[in-house]
Amino acid sequence: MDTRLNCNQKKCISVSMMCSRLVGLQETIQIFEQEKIEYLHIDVMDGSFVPNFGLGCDYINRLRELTNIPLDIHLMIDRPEQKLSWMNIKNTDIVSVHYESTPQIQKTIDLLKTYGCKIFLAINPATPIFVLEEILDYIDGVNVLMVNPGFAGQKIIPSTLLKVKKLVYFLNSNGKDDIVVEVDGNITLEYAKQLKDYGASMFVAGTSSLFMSGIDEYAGNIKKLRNAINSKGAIT
Ligand code: S6P
Ligand code: MG
Repeated sequence: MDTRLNCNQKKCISVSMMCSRLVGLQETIQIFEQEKIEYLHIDVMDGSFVPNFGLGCDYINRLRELTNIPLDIHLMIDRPEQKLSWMNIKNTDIVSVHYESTPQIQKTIDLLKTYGCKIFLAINPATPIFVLEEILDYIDGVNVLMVNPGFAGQKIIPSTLLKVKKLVYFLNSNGKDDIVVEVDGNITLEYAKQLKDYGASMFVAGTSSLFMSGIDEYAGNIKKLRNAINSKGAIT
């Protein structure tokens, strides 16, 4: 397994930047660096694939001026294969493309490979895990949407919890336990702990955890989430 993506050995946090206030952004990023946040999660939305607009290419470039934390770019856009060149993708980044966003998913994955980044396939709550069957050899991770994509602050779709458990079983039984399982949407401390027990290893931190309170509590909130995803016992 590539050592750059060690989220299977060590559970990791990807901070949802659409949930971050712009006031005090530099100070916020410094906290993430001190707390050794592994990834910044960038929700790119086009108002077509999802009913919202989100972070874009210029935001990504400006953010890179503030930090070297690698990006976890979640593309919620139609036909991503036509737009990858717009983004300044680095080989240390993760890029998630949605199975539902193009009829050319294999071509998109092939194209992404030329950027040297890690390739995740994102799947919506109602998309079954069997769609992964023919692409397991070409991906580094699966981004499991626990909510219908488009907005922060939503409630989890309960069936997605069991879906993660089934996905981990599916990956293991295909000899693919090195494929990272990321969970995105309404990741509270309780859900994080449950999903960690089910085998998820990458957790998107949004309004349900890190951004629940003000900047003074970000470091403490990160520690609580780390405890939830690493500890075997109860959340403290
Ligand atoms: C949802 C998006 C997510 C959100 C995340 C926010 O469309 O893909 O990455 O940013 O859900 O977290 P929370 O805790 O507010 O759901
Ligand atoms: Mg996301």
